[in-house]
Amino acid sequence: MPKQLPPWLFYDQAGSLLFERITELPEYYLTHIERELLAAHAGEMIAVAAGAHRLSLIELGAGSADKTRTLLAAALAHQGTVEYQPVDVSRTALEAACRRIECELPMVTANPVVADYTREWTAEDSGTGIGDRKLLLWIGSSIGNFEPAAAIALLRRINRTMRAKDGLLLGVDLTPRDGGKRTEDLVAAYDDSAGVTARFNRNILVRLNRELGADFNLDSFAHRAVWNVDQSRMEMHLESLAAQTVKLDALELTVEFEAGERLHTENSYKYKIDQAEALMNEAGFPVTRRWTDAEGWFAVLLGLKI
Ligand code: AVI
Repeated sequence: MPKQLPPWLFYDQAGSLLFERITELPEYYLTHIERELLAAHAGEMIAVAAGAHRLSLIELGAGSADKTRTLLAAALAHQGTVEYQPVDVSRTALEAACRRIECELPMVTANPVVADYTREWTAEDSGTGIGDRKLLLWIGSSIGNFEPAAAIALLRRINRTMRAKDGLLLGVDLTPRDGGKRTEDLVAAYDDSAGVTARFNRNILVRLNRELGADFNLDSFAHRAVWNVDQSRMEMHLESLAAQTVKLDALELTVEFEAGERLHTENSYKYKIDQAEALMNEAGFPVTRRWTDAEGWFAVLLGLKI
């Protein structure tokens, strides 16, 4: 059985900061292109989602909510004030994001919720007023870190707690294709030249050492980023550079690694645009509009609940 760890382990305080640094790397095109798409089309995204109504925004896994400010500014231009509910497991990230938003956009009322949206949270908890429409934001290609069936199940569960014409705005990283994004571009995004993603990946071991009294030797695990064409996903692994034994005291566990054995830490699924649309349809948010960059590297899709 291949060894694996769940990717939520990445996001302790150090890991969240490393992820923020990843989003600034030249190779990590996902954030740059999505930001450009939002900057160019936020007004249209908000107008289509709102129709003649007031819109409140809910964001899954908001983190620093950096790109969201473009959408919030567009919503303010549309209706003067806006309620915004960022949902995230990290209280510190949410507090910092809300302070910044309320400072820069004082007509936004932020109601942060510290919760794991993959488990207990539903859109009913958002407290939006009667007559308002909700727009659920799941941007940043976060969907890529879920198995496709799990992503559909999660969206269906949330969809059931929303009303007709409430929307989902989804940011999706697209598969490589001839004449566009190459496999090399994808691999570089997950194995950058400055080594930030390698530190992000190894930070999972730092965390296990600290929190579970493990004795992983960081220098004996190498970062590996691999494109799995059959599964249409980028994979991150930590490869043991030697045969070694690791102890995790808090679990009273001893784990043997062979030289070259890999510990699988993350999947990032990439979709063709029509696969992403089919997924949204299945989740109950038929797509009404889509925005992509000219070369088709990344897409933002808007679906409205029927
Ligand atoms: C958060 N998530 C969408 C990122 C991704 O691209 O899968 C996490 C990440 N892993 C390595 N680099 C960034």
